[in-house]
Amino acid sequence: MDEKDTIVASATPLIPSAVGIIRLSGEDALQIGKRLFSLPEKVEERKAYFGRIRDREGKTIDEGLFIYFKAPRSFTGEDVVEIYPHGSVPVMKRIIGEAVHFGARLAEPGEFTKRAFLKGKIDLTQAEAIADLIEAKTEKASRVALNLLQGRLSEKVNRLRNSLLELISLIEAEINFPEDIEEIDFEEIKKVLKGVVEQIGELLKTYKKGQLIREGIKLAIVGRPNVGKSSLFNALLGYERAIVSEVRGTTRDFIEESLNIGGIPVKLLDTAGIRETEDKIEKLGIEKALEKVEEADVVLFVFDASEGLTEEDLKIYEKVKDKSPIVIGNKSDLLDKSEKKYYFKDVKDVILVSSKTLENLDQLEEKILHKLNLLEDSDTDVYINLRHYGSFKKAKETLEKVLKNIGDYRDRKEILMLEISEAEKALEEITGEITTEDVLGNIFGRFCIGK
Ligand SMILES: Nc1nc2c(ncn2[C@@H]2O[C@H](COP(=O)(O)OP(=O)(O)OP(=O)(O)O)[C@@H](O)[C@H]2O)c(=O)[nH]1
Ligand SMILES: [Mg+2]
Repeated sequence: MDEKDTIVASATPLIPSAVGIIRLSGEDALQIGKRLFSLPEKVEERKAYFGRIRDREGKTIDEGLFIYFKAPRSFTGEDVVEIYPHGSVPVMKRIIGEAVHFGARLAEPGEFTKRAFLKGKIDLTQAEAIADLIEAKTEKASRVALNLLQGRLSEKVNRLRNSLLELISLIEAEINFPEDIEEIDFEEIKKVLKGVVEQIGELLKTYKKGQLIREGIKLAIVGRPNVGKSSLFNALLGYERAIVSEVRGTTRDFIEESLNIGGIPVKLLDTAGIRETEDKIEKLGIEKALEKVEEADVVLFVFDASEGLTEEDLKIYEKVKDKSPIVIGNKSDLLDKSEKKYYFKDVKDVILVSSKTLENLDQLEEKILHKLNLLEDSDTDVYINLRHYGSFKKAKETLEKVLKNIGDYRDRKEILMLEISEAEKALEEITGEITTEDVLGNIFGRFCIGK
């Protein structure tokens, strides 16, 4: 990728729509824009012009709007031109083709954002946040991405870095001017390092939850035949997706559908009822059901509360016990609650629901979120991703090593300084103060073209 080229791409998907956006970024953006669009001699920045979009022969392709964002006051920090034709696929393609004819190059995925990063308009956590925001499947995921985009993680990282940098300069001063400077208080160093380690620990804890919010959770419904798994599946989905019948063994293959529970993207799986059977196809379905249990973040184990617990239920429960499933007594509408039939062995918090009347389904959803610790959060929460996790972990481990042997550094202050710098550098990787082509390739390769 040559950073000097002027790049062009559609910023909107190429599907028929009212308006499309074509974006150019780079030194020649305005000059190319002028050839594409009928404009006055002097083009003002950040002003919308209405006019004709023309091809190389001056023939009109479409009419639309034109805006010029002069460097550095643009998304990429370079000269940017945006043209808004009608969102017609052939029109958009033709304009892009003409822009290339006039000297632009087709942008690679994420290249606009990469340029914004390289020009210092955004840091790496913010660039990642743009991809997260675009890909967000729920409102909650978009809110979490927005927090990163607004620099909430960068602020935290920079605060931690500053604490370390202050220590480094203090130690350095003492090394260089031992006569003029008071001897460093090692207790103070310990205190600062401990504080940093603690805060990094808190951030590390946010990784798992962040992953669930971004990527979603997998729920598998299991149980013996006819307890109402498919009915529960449909009830949670809100429509009749799976076949329900009083015949045991109705569901043969697993069914997977997406929904959203409390802002978390969910993949919900209905599986074949588990039982001893000679039926070849049903057997295969049962094997698959057990595989799905392994993959699930939460297992919903269903039994028929109106019949009470059976030997068959217990056998299946033994198979899935390790996943600490949520135990659901279904068909509560048929239950005489005074009979306490829904007592389930050693499981204390059986939840009674009715897939027919939808009784208690809200509580079930809440229980699922609670189980994954997804209930409590605030609008400003920051959740780190895997890349941040790696760097934070490296910083934390380095500092913990220093803390463990802090006494040994009294006569080796240079080493102490180096070790603290190493941790500080790990933190720099997060915001992208230090990067490699590999890291950039990974991050920007995730983007769609035009972003
Ligand atoms: N009254 C009542 N009936 C229910 C409820 N849930 C399911 N049923 C009935 O129970 C029967 C079995 O329901 P399904 O959802 O097909 O059961 P399943 O567990 O998916 O069964 P398999 O696919 O065979 O393993 C059907 O006749 C449903 O109408 C409920 O909450 N209340
Ligand atoms: Mg079923």
